[in-house]
Amino acid sequence: MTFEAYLEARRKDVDNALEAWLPKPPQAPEVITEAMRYSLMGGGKRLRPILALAGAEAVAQSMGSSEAAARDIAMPAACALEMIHTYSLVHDDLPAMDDDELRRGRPTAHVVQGEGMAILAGDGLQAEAFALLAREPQGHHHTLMQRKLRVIAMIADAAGATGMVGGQAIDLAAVKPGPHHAPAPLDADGLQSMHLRKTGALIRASVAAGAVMAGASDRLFAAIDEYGLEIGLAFQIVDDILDEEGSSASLGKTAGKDRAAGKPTYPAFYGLDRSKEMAAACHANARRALERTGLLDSRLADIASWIIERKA
Ligand code: GRG
Repeated sequence: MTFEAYLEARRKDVDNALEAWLPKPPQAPEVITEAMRYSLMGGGKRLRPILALAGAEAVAQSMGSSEAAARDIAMPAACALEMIHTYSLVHDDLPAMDDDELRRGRPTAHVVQGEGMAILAGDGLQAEAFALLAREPQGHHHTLMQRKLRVIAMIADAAGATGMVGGQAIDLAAVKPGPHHAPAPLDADGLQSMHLRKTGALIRASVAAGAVMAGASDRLFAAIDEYGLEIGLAFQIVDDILDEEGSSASLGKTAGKDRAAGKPTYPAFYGLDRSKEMAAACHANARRALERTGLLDSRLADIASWIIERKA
């Protein structure tokens, strides 16, 4: 199967599972289920769920077990990660945050549903993600329960104040004055910390969650987690580069906004050429981590290249 066909197949699997696991009336009011669906089912690359599934497949490949079974056991985590990612986009686009009107090539949630409903849709997606992680896959075997608990903690850390919310807070404080403070400009370490938390943490947790659900050994987990750390940072550096070089039509969101808003980005700090070198260095580190565990021929290697070669 070509990599493009693989991505297409996994996207279809993820979309079907998301559709099945989204709350529906009469359990939840239609007004909120439709608001959640608008953002969740409105496109997107599905990078995080695909990483979770590929992380699980890589473990199965290395243990000589069924890749399809590994994907099944990782699918709830994959979908929960997409729900959390989508919630973060909905909240990030709000007027109080990035104030954007275009996302995934469509009007943002608050433009269509109003600010209040968009906030609730994000809240609903986040809560649903953790409900899903706790509920699925069903079963009471202690190994399954241990893996699920480990993944819940891992994803909560990645989504919360130590991860994405913390990174977003650094970002917000760097560009917007608060009631009691002026904007707090970042140095190079601050920029890296912001990127690792804001975007990197959830990407890292995606591949790690898939590996845990599939039963990775400590050695395998360490290599896959290192890969996740490197591609998480690479993803955000590439995103910063695309914000400068891409067009709104090809990105599906407003291009050039970061620079216009005086945001701390890799190109603003290091220039475009150096930023590209830094992304390439992360890619090389990620490949070395895979090589250590004989996973250079896994889909994780293709995904790392996809992230680096992403074009506007
Ligand atoms: C609001 C708590 C809170 C957090 C928001 C990740 C984030 C923190 C905001 C997103 C802002 C942004 C556009 C960051 C750039 C990197 C990024 C996460 C891009 C969107 O991810 P993709 O490219 O999007 O995977 P799709 O639409 O393909 O899923």
